[in-house]
Amino acid sequence: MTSALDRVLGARLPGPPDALRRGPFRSGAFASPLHSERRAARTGAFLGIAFTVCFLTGLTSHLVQNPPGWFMWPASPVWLYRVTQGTHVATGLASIPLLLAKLWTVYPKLFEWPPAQSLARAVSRLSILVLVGAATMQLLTGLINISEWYPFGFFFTVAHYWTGWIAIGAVAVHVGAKAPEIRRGLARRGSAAATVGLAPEQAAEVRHVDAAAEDNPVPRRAFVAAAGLGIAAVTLSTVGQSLSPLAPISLLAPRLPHVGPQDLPVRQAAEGAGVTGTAVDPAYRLIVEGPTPLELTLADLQALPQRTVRLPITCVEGWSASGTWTGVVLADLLEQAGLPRDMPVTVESLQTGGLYRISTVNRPHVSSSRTLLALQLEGKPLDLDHGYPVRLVAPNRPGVMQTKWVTRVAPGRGGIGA
Ligand SMILES: Nc1nc2c(c(=O)[nH]1)N[C@H]1C(S)=C(S)[C@@H](COP(=O)(O)O)O[C@H]1N2
Ligand SMILES: [Mo]
Repeated sequence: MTSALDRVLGARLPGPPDALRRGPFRSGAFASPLHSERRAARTGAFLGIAFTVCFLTGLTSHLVQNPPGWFMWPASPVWLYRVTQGTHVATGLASIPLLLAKLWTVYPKLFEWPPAQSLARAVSRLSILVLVGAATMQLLTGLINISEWYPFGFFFTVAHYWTGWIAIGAVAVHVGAKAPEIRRGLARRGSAAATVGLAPEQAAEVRHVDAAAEDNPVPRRAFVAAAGLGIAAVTLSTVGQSLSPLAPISLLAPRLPHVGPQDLPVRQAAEGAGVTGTAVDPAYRLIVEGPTPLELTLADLQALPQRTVRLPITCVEGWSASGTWTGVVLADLLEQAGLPRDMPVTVESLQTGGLYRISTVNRPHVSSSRTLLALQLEGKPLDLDHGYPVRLVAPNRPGVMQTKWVTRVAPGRGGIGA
């Protein structure tokens, strides 16, 4: 069956019509030694590493925000999510120039004739179509997302998540299908492994190209320098959004760590959330449901024992920044309301709409003495845009789950993190 198909696809296919033997289809159209198995495999290895790290850190972020029963995300170290999400966005951004470099090494293959010489080749070429499509989609939607432009509403997280699986699956198929080429491409130049599995005349050709490349390393160095510069430029102009020492050179970062009210960026302002009236209303109360329900004014909250902690806000969009927060330990309030100190609760905002008005605080976080209903930032009452009068701040937690303008705490699960 396979061999019959292979014959149809390969041997029986006539050569390209003369009309097609022009431009990129003429033989020898791509003379650069950089369109080589070696360059493709080496660039691919870097891209494969970047994709895998990006996928795993993205999966982590998804699990933290949609935790299945078996998944436990710790409350410490407090900086862990900051590192995983910063790495997710940084590897995703670095993958853009890397993917372009990789496509450049292999694009002459698009003009190969016949288009597929075997069933395995046909499947492999189709998988590349899926791979390039999914990778492009991930890098573009990710880029649009960190620029805080959501032309497709809530669809983003779902699409980005599922396309991530398609992309990593296509990477696995691609690596499997290309295993011999990859092994040869990564083998040391001139080594026996560099010609393994090749027909004698192909092996001779590889040795010839290897020798030529040794004679003239200039194109390879130019390629590596160009790709490296592209990656460095993208990384250095954005990574300061989570690595504050590099903030001054982060020309392309949408947010910078110390820019905003109280030296902290704002993701969703009070105006946009529609809380400018309710947040400053003297009728404001914090309700804590439980066997002994609490109904507290801001003055009541200020009169309770306070704790000060230094914790970052880490937006899923890639920026992060530390703040010094002062407020009431959440577990203390639960205890006062007659609830266990490790009871999972929902924290609800004054905001009436939007996706982030409710979040769940699960066990490791609810019982952490660093999880606060914060009243102050840097020793001053919270800015309205940072969640005045009360916001949730918990260690090692995505920004979307650090609910602002909190008005109700209740046992149970709901919203983000449920
Ligand atoms: N009620 C409410 N809380 C919210 C949000 C929101 O839209 N509504 N945005 C969240 C997001 S995405 C982030 S990153 C943090 C940012 O906090 P900051 O604006 O004080 O820096 O707030 C979170 N809390
Ligand atoms: Mo965010």
